[in-house]
Amino acid sequence: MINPAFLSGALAISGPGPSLLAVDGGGAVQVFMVNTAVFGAMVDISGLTIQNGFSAGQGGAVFNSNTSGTTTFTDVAMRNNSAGGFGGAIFNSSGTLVLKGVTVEGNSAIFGGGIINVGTMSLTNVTLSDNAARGGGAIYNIAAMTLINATLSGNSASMAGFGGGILNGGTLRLKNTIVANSLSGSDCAPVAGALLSDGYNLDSDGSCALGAASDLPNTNPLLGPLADNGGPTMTHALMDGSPAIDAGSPDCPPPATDQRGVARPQDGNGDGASACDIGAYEVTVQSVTVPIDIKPGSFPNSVNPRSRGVVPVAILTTPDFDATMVDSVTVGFGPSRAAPVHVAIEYADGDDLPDMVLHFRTEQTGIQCGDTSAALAGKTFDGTAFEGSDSINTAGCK
Ligand SMILES: [Ca+2]
Ligand SMILES: [Ca+2]
Ligand SMILES: [Ca+2]
Ligand SMILES: [Ca+2]
Repeated sequence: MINPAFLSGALAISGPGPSLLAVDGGGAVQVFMVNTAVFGAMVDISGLTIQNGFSAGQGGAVFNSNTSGTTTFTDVAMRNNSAGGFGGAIFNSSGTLVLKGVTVEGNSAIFGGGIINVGTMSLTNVTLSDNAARGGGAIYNIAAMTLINATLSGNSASMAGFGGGILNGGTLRLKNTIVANSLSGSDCAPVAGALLSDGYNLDSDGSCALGAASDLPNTNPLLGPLADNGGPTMTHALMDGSPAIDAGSPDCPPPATDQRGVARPQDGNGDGASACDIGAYEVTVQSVTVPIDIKPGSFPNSVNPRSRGVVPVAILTTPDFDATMVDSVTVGFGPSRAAPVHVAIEYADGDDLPDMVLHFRTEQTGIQCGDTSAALAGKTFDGTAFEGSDSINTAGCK
């Protein structure tokens, strides 16, 4: 490529996928320049990699000046781009720039190693990793920017306190976002303007001034390395026990998927309740389905939701699942995930395999009049998540 692609009107470029098509600047040219003042111009670019772009000025991969329109990148990787000025990958000069399912990796500039924004930007399910600058290793925001379910990790700023992850001089809103593991320069540098938490964010060094009760400041997110974890772009997985698992906002979805396309929300911590994870990656847990018998040995399983008594539930051992290995403190039953008040190993179904019978206070189960089934979920001592459900017939409801 010897000249940048010069995009000056409404346009859509749809590639076959970032692993199949790379637009390469050869370390010599800026790759995409969007320069239009057409009212409402929509520029949509998807399914490709933009790499090795270079600008002696701003925006090694992308220079966006879409004055009154919207430029959107979807399922795109931007890596190893650099700028002699600002914005190693992206310089958003004006207009609205939207990133969805984008990984910005290994870019560098003087300021804004990954991105500099002086317009309006919104990032959802985006990963920024291993970008470097003097300040704002991943992001330098001067205007208006929103991050939702983004993961920033391993970025660096060579100037102390200038934001290895984020240098903010504008209005920057964070939600369900991880800013962590900055190699130098701190995770955030709220030098001016407003760095605003909309809750459910995590930083690893406490520098992002996260003030919402749902935020997790100064917390290690237990991220895996940037890797192909499925989906079109590389991501940082959440390792076992990550505090980001199921710690996202209750109004998620949206987004309906993670960066890979995996459906949100999932019950990543195996407590029986699904919730979105913080960051761009949603942990999936393969839950084993096991047979349970509500009121063992009797049918129909009549439950009076107003009862002050207990309801027994058997988890049945099968050739594939040993119910005696269930860690009963992890078990929850019914919509409210009641904890058991009594646990015993018994032979509940007439075979010679021992089963686990747990008793739950009916009023704690959350079972409502008219419910026709109730579910139980938990984990075994070796960490296998399981769930089971049985029919019920509510009584005493008139
Ligand atoms: Ca989850
Ligand atoms: Ca959960
Ligand atoms: Ca029964
Ligand atoms: Ca049995």
